Amino acid sequence: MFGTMLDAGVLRPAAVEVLRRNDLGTVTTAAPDLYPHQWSWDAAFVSIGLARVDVRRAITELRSLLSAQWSTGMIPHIVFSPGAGDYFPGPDRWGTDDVTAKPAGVRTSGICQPPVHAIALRHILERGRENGGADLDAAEAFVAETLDGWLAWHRWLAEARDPDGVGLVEIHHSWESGFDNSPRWDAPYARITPGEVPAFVRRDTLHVGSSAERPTDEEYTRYLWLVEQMRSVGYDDARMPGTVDFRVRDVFFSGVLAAAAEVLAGIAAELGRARDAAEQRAMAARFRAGVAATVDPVTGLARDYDVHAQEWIGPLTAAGFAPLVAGGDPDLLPRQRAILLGDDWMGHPALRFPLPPSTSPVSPGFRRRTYWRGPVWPFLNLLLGWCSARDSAWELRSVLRDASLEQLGDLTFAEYYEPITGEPLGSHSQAWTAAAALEWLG
Ligand code: 9WN
Repeated sequence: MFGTMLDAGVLRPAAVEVLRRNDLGTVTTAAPDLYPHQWSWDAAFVSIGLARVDVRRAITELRSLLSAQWSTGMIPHIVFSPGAGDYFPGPDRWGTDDVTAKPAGVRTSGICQPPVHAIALRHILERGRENGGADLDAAEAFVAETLDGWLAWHRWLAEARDPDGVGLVEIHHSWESGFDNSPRWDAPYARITPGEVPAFVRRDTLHVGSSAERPTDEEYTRYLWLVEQMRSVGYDDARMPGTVDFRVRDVFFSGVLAAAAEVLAGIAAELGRARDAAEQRAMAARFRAGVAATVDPVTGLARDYDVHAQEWIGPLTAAGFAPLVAGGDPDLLPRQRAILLGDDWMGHPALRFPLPPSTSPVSPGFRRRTYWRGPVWPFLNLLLGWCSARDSAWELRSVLRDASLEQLGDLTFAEYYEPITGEPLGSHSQAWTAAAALEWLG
């Protein structure tokens, strides 16, 4: 049995210490050995946790990330820290050094991740307002200084990744989803025959208890093949759709954009930027509708869409709850909450804690120990908790909070947890897990 009773007096300092140890000065590594650089959506969650401890350090985290924003508006999924530990694929493999859209002087990957940043910005503003004084001044100044950057990020997603206005963001690599090897991606990847991929040596499997917790070499070959394809067209947005073998409308990513655009609309309105606020509100409505339109009437879950195969994607994964993230729909949301709290998900009798596994335990694709194929991811529970509070879904929020705090009481701050035994898996001292603990403690 893993997991201990909550002792906030122990949990809080332990979480602060994890963030301190991952701190390189102006960026926080996603994890000390496995991920020794800054990741985009990790940085947003990290800044939510940091804002509970040090508002100005939280601001620095987002400022660093934004300084790597491409001139197109894209925020890259990895910002490499010079001199930090090895990670594969590193900047040479991404081959972005000569991409003119990338700011000079930083090395980044060439893809993106879900846009949770405006939600983090709102948290920073709230903490600044609670603390007052210098924190308030810094938070308000930061929001005013960076609003255009966050707006450009959302606009790029809406224009470059949804040019037809479907209300769904198209991704070109499963790393863009953040759910890297989820069963969501098995069918699209099965249809890909990788071309020539330069030889590679993985480093990720060196930093986990067992390589079974990570994606397979076959999956990595496909991941790297897509990098070769994107590189071959210099990461040019206009040429990507005609080049990449992986084109999927990602429903969870789209749900995040809907939520974030609504938040950014509120922030823009507070700054007196009425036109930008109206634009973000319209964007939120467009992506909310796009997400709602994917819901399978039988399962009640939202689905991704494979553009090449022109097919819906079936497996029952946590991404199916994208409408709960997007918010809005008064009929759909209560039904989704009932499913989430029900026996196929958080209410499954075998679970160690009532927390959503990344893949439903009743799904044939469920794998208890493998990454996005079953384990529970604490940062995702925090996001669902924030959405529940936003929508006054207090029952769901309270189950998520109590169970999360109990789970995190093991003090490993694991990347993910085995859902049945509660065993910590993947990297330990994962920064966004520590941040989630701090935010849950409030
Ligand atoms: C590739 C950093 C990231 C998370 C992703 C998670 C994992 C990377 C990897 O780690 O992905 O981006 O090497 O496996 O899947 O969600 O942002 O924590």
